[in-house]
Amino acid sequence: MSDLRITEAFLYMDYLCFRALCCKGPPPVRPEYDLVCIGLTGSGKTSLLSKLCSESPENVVSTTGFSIKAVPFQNAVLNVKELGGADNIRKYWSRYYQGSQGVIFVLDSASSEDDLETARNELHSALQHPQLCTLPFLILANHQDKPAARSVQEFCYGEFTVEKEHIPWSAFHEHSAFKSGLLPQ
Ligand SMILES: Nc1nc2c(ncn2[C@@H]2O[C@H](COP(=O)(O)OP(=O)(O)OP(=O)(O)O)[C@@H](O)[C@H]2O)c(=O)[nH]1
Ligand SMILES: [Mg+2]
Repeated sequence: MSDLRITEAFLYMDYLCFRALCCKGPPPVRPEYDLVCIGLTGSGKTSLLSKLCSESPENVVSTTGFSIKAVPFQNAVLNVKELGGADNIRKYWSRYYQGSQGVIFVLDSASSEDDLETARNELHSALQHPQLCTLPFLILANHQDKPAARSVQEFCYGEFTVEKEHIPWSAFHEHSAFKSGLLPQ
């Protein structure tokens, strides 16, 4: 066994002792996956992840740089890295793609035509990026509670058509992440 492996084993034993001392018992064994979450500023990435982590989505502030949340599910933990979507941050997105195993792209379904065009270009850049092009994509059409929201059909069959038949991708609809059954109220 290499020195690195031995060090890792000791660190893990320390961690188990720490949990036992804190009366937390052994940690649940759940696979972890690293995801990257992108989308224009205001599309609702932080709000979505806060809800998924059972945190209040009230008073969310725009993400400067990136933030990482461990989103727990029954059978897995998703380590989601949200990249801020402001104009001056988007050019650095690709620096943070390495190691991702899946992509969440969040859209503001009620945004202006110009913003939608920008979002479409960013989505297609991500779909073509060498570090993302083979990964599963989730495209979330958020802000569906707004009257001006476009339907998911417009995204799927209109100008947003994703020409990547070899990768799985999904679009959620019905309501926003807040209102749909996707996330608890
Ligand atoms: N009406 C409505 N408002 C939403 C929805 N999702 C998010 N918001 C609001 O939109 C605003 C921006 O949400 P954020 O979660 O900060 O957006 P973001 O994509 O993380 O933005 P950046 O971090 O700047 O990239 C907040 O005021 C949210 O409360 C939604 O589905 N419907
Ligand atoms: Mg954010």
